Amino acid sequence: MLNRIDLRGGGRDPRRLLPRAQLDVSVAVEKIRPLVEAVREHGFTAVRDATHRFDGVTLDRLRVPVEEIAAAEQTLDPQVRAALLESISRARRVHADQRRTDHTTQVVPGGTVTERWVPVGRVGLYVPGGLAMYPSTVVMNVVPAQAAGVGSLVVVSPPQSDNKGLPDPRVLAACALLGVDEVYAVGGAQAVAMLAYGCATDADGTGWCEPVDMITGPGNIWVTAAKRLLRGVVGIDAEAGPTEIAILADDTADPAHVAADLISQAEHDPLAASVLVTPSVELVDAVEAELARQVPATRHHERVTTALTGEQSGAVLVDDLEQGLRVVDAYAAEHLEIQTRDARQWALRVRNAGAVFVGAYAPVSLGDYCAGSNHVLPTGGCARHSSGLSVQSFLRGIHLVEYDEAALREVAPHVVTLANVENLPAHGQAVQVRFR
Ligand code: HSO
Ligand code: ZN
Repeated sequence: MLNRIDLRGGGRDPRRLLPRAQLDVSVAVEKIRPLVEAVREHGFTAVRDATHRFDGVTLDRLRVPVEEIAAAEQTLDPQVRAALLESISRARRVHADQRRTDHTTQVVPGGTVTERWVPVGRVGLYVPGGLAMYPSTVVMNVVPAQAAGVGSLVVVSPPQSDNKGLPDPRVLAACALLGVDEVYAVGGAQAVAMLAYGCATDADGTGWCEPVDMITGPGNIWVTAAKRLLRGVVGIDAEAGPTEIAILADDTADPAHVAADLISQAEHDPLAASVLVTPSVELVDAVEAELARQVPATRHHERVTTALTGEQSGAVLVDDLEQGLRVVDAYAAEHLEIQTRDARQWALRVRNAGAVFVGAYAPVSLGDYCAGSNHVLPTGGCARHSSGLSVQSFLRGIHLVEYDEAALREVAPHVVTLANVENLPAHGQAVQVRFR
């Protein structure tokens, strides 16, 4: 089922061998530009018209009444509620530990620089509706924002024609459990534009959505295009591509586990990537046998088959785990599992991965829901330069520069020299004027 890629003997570039699905967002950007402009100019009526056109729902107010959010929580299946609460509390524990403390460096006597960590003021979270509707993603976006101290948090999610024009009830319930009460039944590019520019939320102008400072959360190509277009007007998180799992394994790995984990992420998307990297030909054969058994039995077997047989997935044979480590580092997977002897030792040597899952009992799906770690992670090789969502994503470090007269006087000649070398004498003058 998996393409076999034989890298034994070295020589071939692993980055070229495991191609990644390319999504062309630039065409979509041009298509949604007029809609984004319309929302900026006309606000509510443009959002309402787009919602009518794309979601088939006519709304006369965009904000979800708080009673509806509470009602969604009350009607939530108790088992789902318990699982979400567990997910929230574990994520909160991990993210609380990520909080940074301000730090002051004394550069010279009388001269200090303090780094103050200040949360973003207002954040908008986009939550998709329909197929890719994940209450767990609400948790993974809201928890770090709240732990960072973001004071104002708003959720937007498309209205569902089968839910009285409200967003999916599980999204609303997750908001209730997290204490988010500002929710708008708006999706697509219009939702991103509304968050970026602010917008009246009903026809008579009594409701108003204040513009946000930053937008996070996954979305379809139109949402991604709107985020790309509005980057700069607002802060934007990374552009999420299809899910990826890489597994570095040796002959101690259980083929049934490896196969199940490859399938688990393939379930997300026909473009999802599942990659096994191993020196063991026997393991590859055994995993293939397991896939042949497990894939037909899984609910989304069509999607899974497309993903596993796609060119973005494969079984990569390497000479040994050393070469395997180089391959997984070059690939820089969103999720990397290490199923080897001394798994932790190998895991500690990994340089490029969104998150690393160590040993036999830490499957990616644990991290998707209940490990306490965040599941919003860099895809498409971005793990080479970026990290997943964290408290840090919602903080800005502001330098506080404090120098007294003596400390400035002491360094003044150097400032003047550097100002002159850059042909900016007024810069030097701004220091010298103080000592005349
Ligand atoms: N594996 C996905 C997250 C997710 N899984 C949500 C299930 N629900 C991307 O990390
Ligand atoms: Zn997942």
